[in-house]
Amino acid sequence: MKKSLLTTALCFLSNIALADHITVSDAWARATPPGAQTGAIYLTLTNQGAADRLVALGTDAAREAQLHTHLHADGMMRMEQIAALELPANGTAVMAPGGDHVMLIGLKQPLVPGATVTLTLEFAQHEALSVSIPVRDGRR
Ligand SMILES: [Cu+2]
Repeated sequence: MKKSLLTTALCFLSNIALADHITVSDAWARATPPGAQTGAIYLTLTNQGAADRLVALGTDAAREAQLHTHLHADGMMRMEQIAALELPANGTAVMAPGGDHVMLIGLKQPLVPGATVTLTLEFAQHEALSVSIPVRDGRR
């Protein structure tokens, strides 16, 4: 009796994971010089479920974490905050240098290589994810 209950519970959990599954990979935060007020995080989101959107961010490393994109306008490249990042069904969204990224505003301390920052990602459909992200020197 006990054994069959456990099996049922495990199947139930794995069904949820298969139906609606988002994972984070290749995540890193760019190391910052002393006194820096802003930082950037890059990562890849892989969605194995229905289309979703990344709609909010939280972090322990800064006052605020914003979604940013880069725009080319009048021969200049500038950053602009975006409200959400689209995550296609069975697709990926790549946040990388020169493109979409997470902007940390009001760093509590410099981001030093070897440290980690916690980032919480909130989605329109999927449950929130909290990930631990390593700080790396961006000049590799
Ligand atoms: Cu930015």
